[in-house]
Amino acid sequence: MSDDKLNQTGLSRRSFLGTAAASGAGLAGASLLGLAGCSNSSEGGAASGAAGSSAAAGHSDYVGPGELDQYYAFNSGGQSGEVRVLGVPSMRELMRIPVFNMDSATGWGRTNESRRILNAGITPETRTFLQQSNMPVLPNGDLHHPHMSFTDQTYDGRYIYVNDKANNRVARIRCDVMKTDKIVEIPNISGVHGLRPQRYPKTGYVFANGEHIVPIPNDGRNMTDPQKNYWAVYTAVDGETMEVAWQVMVDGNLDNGDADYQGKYSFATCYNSEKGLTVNEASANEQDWCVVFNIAAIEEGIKNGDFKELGGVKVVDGRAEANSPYTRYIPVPNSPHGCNASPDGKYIMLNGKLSPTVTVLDVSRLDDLFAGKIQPRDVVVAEPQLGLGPLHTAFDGRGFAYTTLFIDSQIVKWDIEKAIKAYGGEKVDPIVQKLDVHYQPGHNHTTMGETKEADGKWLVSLNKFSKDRFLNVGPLKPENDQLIDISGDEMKLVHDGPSFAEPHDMLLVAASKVHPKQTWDRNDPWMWEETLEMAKKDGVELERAANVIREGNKVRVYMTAVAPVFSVPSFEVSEGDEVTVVVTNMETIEDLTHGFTLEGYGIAMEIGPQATASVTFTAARPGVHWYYCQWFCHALHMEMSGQMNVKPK
Ligand code: K7E
Ligand code: CUA
Repeated sequence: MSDDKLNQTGLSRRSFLGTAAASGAGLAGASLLGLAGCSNSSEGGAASGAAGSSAAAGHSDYVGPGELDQYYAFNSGGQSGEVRVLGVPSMRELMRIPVFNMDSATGWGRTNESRRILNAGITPETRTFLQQSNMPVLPNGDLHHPHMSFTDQTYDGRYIYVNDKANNRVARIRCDVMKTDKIVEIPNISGVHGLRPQRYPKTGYVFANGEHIVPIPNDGRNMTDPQKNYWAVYTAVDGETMEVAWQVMVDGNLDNGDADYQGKYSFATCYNSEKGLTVNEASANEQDWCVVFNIAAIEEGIKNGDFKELGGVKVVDGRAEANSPYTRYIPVPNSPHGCNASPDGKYIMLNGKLSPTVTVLDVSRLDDLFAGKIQPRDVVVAEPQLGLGPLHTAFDGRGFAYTTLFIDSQIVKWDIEKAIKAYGGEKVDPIVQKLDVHYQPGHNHTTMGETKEADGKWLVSLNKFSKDRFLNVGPLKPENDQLIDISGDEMKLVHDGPSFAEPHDMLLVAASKVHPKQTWDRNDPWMWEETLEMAKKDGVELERAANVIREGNKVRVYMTAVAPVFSVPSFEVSEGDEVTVVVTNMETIEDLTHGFTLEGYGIAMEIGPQATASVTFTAARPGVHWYYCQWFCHALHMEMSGQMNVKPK
């Protein structure tokens, strides 16, 4: 049977091979392939999983040519500084979104538009630092945690927020165009690690953990005595304006965080309550803690003026010894890491890392904790021993939790209610299954698992080491993002996915939640707004431009790109001129991207259909320099070019 025929039967090849399909066409095909006796029921047959969806129609990781995935995965790029978009279950990489990195293909970090976005939200200190270091933008980032904006406890498809641990930033990606639109640098901190948006009523705040303790202000004074002078700071960024709303000063390095489902509290784990500066100091105590933030109390405190203005931000005092209405410190075993809210809105899981346990907090007890009616440990309702090195927990919406065991190289599936019963003294074992993964998992993530719509279909384990799983590519090996089917009673490993440095966290969103545009909208020029202003001053209409405008030693070249021509086929400047090239792509159909690469000048930019992009440089090299379109767009794509002639001084 040909693949065409297979497609006509509505069976994907993979599910076909794994099934004795009940349909006539399927049976005929199966006997042709010698598989008639295969009894693993699937399409149209009785589903075997107790949950009903286990082997239900189409629950295969195979996505045939031309077929679409059911989920978007937004994968962090770690120290690559970008976000990658994958399709799940195929694990095909669909796109990369540059955020904190420089990008050769799109010109992110090089174009005027991207530099404005990268630099708009930086502090005056960083602006001075960039000038003194002769850097137009910060060239790197360390992006761990992509999270989507919420409305009413589930993803709303508007934005993705991400952290930069390397340079203290929080950025936002617009999901309709899949581009970074705002970046803010957080003052008073050293490293943004954990990052989570508010779930209810909507985002709302984006909570960002300042990780390392530092003196505040961190300007060279007070560099001694960390116990007395060093603090960590927790930040709420306004997810709409992308400005810092407020901060809370706390004790000890903050690690990961989450928000509740009620819009009242948020959480951060702390692995260094010791306030140590070395590994030994930081892991000395048997216990660290989770800091709970009372959002309404903090807003109230700010309103009543109970804050200090530091680095231009209102900062309230939430330190342990301050005994403030803003925070509570819940002791948990040594050096907790991940922090995950269960999709029923009831529990917060604190993953033990150096302890083999996960500590379960009951969110409904927090009002009493803040009211002083109960002690911090009274909020704990379970603390199951799961294995070595628990780092992060994900959920299936059916009452099970899935925790990564870094040291054991396993995912452990466990029953939350049984863990609570066991903590209460009943003789029950919450552990359901342990599955080997390859190797040393950090985060794991389930489809829609951070929302009230957790659907328990797929889990991705983001493993830090791949070792022998792929062809050897030298001393630097890929990570391994493994796809696991969790729809049945047992977890099943179905796919190995190599990835470059270094996914920490992944967001798995039902495809129906995200609605990207096919082309840019000329009436929505947020990205090229200032370029549009400049053109207006020059009397140029970007959509019909073919202009070279000179003003002293400044030259502005405006052109359109329509396959296969640039509207300005050549232009001349003098050595030393400051040249700005503005290109507008006037294609109206989807997938017709053009580019502008200027040979010998370190310049390339992407111009999507209906977009404008620009770049400014000094014409420092005399001679003939060709520019060309670097996006293959037309049979005459090679001919889509022109020349910049630079006259020597
Ligand atoms: Cu566990 Cu930065 Cu989310 Cu990595 S963090 S694993
Ligand atoms: Cu335009 Cu290639």
